[in-house]
Amino acid sequence: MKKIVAVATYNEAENLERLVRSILSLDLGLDIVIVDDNSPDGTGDIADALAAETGRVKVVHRPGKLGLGTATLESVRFALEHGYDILVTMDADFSHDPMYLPAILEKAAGFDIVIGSRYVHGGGVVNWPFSRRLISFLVNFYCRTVFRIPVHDYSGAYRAYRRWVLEKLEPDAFISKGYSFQEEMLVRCARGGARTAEVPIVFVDRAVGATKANRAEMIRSGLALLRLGLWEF
Ligand SMILES: Nc1nc2c(ncn2[C@@H]2O[C@H](COP(=O)(O)OP(=O)(O)O)[C@@H](O)[C@H]2O)c(=O)[nH]1
Ligand SMILES: [Mg+2]
Repeated sequence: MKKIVAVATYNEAENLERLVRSILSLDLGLDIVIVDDNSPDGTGDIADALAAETGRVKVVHRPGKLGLGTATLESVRFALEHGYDILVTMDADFSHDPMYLPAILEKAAGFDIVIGSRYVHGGGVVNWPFSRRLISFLVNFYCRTVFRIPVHDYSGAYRAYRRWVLEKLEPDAFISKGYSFQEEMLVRCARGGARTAEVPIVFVDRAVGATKANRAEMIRSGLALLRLGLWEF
């Protein structure tokens, strides 16, 4: 089984090297693909240096900030083109602790999508402001009500996907470019017959660097979810 971890980066110079070393040190046979959007802080150069040094890291450079959703689709394309059986996606800022990778991969032996979940027993959120918790609660309440997939954390981006699920996707059909991509991806995969499972994770807000979630992105994503729930699915 060929497995790859995808990390989308925008201004993660303070996090990326430590993250990559931490993933590789687990010795799980994982390759890594970094999708960087020409980060002004030089994250792309750090990624290139890690690629040259380790031989396990690949880098996709995009010309500018095109959103986490399209970056994830880019990693899907990469994984399919290069013959990977499992794709794991995770954030670069250590909110998704690499220590959960073994549990997520183990679960992926029996399920098509495995979600590192904050909202199952044993999971949780640390250091998030009340506003983020509230938005996340509302989004997940809405998704559970409307989409009815047996999942508690629709928004989590720490996931493993099996190859066949990715092969079935139609990347051009996605309406989400940014944060609502996670929910849209899950719904599209589940509609295609993917069996889901959750593994508890404790999500700790980033210690260094800044979030890319801003009000405009929240509103765009909220509208995309309404459109998906009310018209598309
Ligand atoms: N390539 C790329 N990565 C992005 C973009 N927006 C966010 N990311 C990455 O997506 C991950 C999650 O973003 P983050 O700002 O931590 O969001 P938060 O955890 O919801 O506050 C991080 O690894 C970011 O660097 C983007 O437009 N392009
Ligand atoms: Mg984050």
